Amino acid sequence: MKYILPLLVLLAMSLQNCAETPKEDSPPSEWKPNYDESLVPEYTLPAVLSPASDETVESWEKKRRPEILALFKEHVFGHLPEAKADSLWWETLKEDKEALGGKAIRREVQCYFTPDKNGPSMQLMIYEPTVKTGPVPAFLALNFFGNHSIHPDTNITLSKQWMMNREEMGVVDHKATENSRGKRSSRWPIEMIIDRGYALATIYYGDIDPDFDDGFQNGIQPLFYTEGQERPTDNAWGSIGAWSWGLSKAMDVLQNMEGINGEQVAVFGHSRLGKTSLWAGALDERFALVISNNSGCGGAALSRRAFGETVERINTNFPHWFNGNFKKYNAKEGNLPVDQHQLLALIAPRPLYVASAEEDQWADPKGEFLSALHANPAYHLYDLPGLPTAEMPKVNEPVVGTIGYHIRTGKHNVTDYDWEQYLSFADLHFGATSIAD
Ligand code: GTR
Repeated sequence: MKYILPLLVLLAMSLQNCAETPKEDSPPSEWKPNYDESLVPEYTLPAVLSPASDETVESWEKKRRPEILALFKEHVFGHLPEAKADSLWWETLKEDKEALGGKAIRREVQCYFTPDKNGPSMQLMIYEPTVKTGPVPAFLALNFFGNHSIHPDTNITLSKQWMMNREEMGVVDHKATENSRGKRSSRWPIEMIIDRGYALATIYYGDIDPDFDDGFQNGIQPLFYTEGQERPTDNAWGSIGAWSWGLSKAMDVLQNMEGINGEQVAVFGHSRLGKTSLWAGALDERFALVISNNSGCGGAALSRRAFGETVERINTNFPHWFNGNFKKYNAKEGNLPVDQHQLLALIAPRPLYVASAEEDQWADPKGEFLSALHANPAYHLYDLPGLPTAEMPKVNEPVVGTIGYHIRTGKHNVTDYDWEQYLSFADLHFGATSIAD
């Protein structure tokens, strides 16, 4: 008996090792993903607006929106704990005024969640343009392999946290090595972001909750357990909830930072972290703009289409991401009281960008597009265009309204092309701030 728990942990960790790449070939099972449009089940989506009434902005904000938010908490991502144990404070550990050859100021800010330094904490790294006329807008994003993976600068502190094993990423025995510096820089065009007049703030997601299923013994969840409690209840938060909570804490910090315009912070995330940025954006209305990059199942894609990754598959491979209740909908998507277009509707009236990739069928690009489209009623309430097309655009032809959407050529990834669209979208909604022209 005493070996069962460690074995389960090992099994979860080994599953995790091959995470971050689509799971199509993983665990032996009869199950095969559906990639055939003609086999998508017939479905009816739950309504965004109150079914029986003439929705107004007021009734949406006071009644319908909170109703939908509560359903996502109860059935999908889990409720967040009450504010107990929430004593956020922070200190700047490093500041480099000559980052990127003098173009940027880089800071490492340690954010503590307990009054002393022994509890969990996260390291927020911020790049801010050196030349600016006032506080600048910012992108806030979690990263997969540590802050040091986003740029080769050896002054960036190497993360000491548990990390998913990935040899080509320089992670050995679940620890980052010197080799992992800058290994993810292709996904983070920092110079381009700085040249366009934006700051970039990022956190290693494992600082908040390491991404493996250990029954929620590490990460921030235990901080909130009541006496004798050993794991979250079935309707309480999983890892995505915890990561989103961390983004909100980072927002508390950014709002107190002189060089940053706290009214113009965009939250961005890729894949599981795209699911997270959407949930963070829904929960915390201080995020002025929300970006989902290839977020797929449990993110922007409609669950009822069951195309590519399904609710059952995601709950089986990653039982710790969503809450316990979400598992009731394994292979029963039609019973879900919500679908993901309603998650996107919770972002309204704030600008939202959803991006897909042509070769990322696992994430169901069409389902991501349809979800954005069906979020429109919430935007229309505010007389905003939402997504201004009902037809899925061709590859590399972005459509931009209050909701933006593109499907680009290529794989499940974050590319310069994606960032160029996000920067232009932010320019459009925040007012251009470029210092490079
Ligand atoms: C996959 C998972 C996707 C996506 C991806 C990632 O294995 O099936 O839902 O989140 O991981 O986060 O890279």
